[in-house]
Amino acid sequence: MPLGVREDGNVARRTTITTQVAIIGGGPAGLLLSHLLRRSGIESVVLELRDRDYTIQRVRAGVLENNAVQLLTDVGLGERLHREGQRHDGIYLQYGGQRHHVSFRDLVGRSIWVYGQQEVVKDLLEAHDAAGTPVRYGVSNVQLENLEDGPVIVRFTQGGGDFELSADFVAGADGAHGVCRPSIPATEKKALQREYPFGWLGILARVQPSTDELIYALHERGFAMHSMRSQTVSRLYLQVDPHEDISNWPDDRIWQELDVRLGTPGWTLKHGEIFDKSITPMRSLVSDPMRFGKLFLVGDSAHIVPPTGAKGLNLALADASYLHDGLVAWYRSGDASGLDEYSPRSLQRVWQIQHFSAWMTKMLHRFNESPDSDHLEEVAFDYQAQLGQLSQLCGSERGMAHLAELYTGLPFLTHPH
Ligand code: RFL
Ligand code: PHB
Repeated sequence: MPLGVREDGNVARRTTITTQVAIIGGGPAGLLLSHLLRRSGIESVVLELRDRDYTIQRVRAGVLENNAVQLLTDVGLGERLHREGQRHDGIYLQYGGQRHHVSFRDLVGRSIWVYGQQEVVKDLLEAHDAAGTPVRYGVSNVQLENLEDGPVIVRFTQGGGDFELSADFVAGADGAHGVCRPSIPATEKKALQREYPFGWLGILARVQPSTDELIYALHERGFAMHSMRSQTVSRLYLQVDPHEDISNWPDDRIWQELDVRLGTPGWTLKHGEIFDKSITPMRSLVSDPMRFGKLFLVGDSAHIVPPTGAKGLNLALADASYLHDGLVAWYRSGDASGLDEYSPRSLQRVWQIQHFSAWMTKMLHRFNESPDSDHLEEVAFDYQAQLGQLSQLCGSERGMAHLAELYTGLPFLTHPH
């Protein structure tokens, strides 16, 4: 039985657990926060809605920034990342059938790593297993109480039993559709958001990547992208209607469309068996503030970015690290300044990254592909202007350095402790 658990003997048989930090959500943000807190001697309990296999198998991000890799390495999570991850020193931008290399190394002296989010989650879980940190899977009906004054009470059910978790603080790391953001009263927050008129159809295919670095392509028929997971697995994306039915996209059609949108003279895209296929609508959201009393929102529960800038996972890891610093200062010396600064300072950084992600998204997608649109002239105008923007960017060292600086990552925030 974990430390602090007591059966209170009520007829309802509610089990009471006590911890320092309750963490809702066992995705990368919640698992990293718990890992960092454990290393600093602070106890936490992670509550996860789904089962363990689901959280490992869920296909998501693939790119880690320079600083995220540094952080994971510093906290003992870099061994497999450095062995199996691939360091990339740049990306390709493609438009008008021409491919241009953007060399991050030359422009800003930094790199990114291609290492699946699933692998980061696996590494975190392995560390949790080794340390015996409790991650509770299959938890439902999570309800937060006493957020303003604390101790926070988190009620939940698991395996048919009712539980009550009492904690000094709660970290809301339960993603875009969790319960923590909605637990902040409507009068105490604003959600600023933007939806895009498209989604990404993403595939994983058993085939050697046809490129050494990621390709982001603007084509007349829409955006396409070539990423990868390993020497034998490719990850590819196509811009599609956000309400598109995946059954309209048999494998042959996907490869045909990728051939067209990614094609350049003298280059061929290798095809292979598609073993994962999904469509994700695209949106941006920021919940302001990221704190309510003892509740701190972390990762996708606080902000969503369109994936074109490869930032969601990196932001989630950065939030976890910054919140950890604030909690350590509070537990070590009663210094609340890090916790007070958590929301305003994180939000400043979040907006910088929101801008970058929206900029990449607007530059690389077609905003109206429909041939029966009422605004065909505007659509044609916008596409030509995007080509103008891309040719200016790729012809300018300063322009490319700006992209490289943001793509490889802004510095993480730190609070001295
Ligand atoms: P997660 O990963 O969604 O984890 C939240 C966890 O909370 C659980 N949960 C609950 N638990 C308890 N009670 C509840 N009521 C709960 N409700 C939910 C969920 O089951 C889940 O386990 O959020 P987190 O930790 O903040 O991590 C964020 C990242 O997952 C996300 O930002 C990235 O995947 C976004 N993203 C990318 N980010 C990058 O940095 N680089 C990329 O290359 C990149 N590519 C992508 C992406 C996201 C994509 N999709 C599918 C949205 C590509 C795609 C296609
Ligand atoms: C991915 O590999 O899944 C990936 C890479 C870069 C992005 C988005 C997704 O911008």
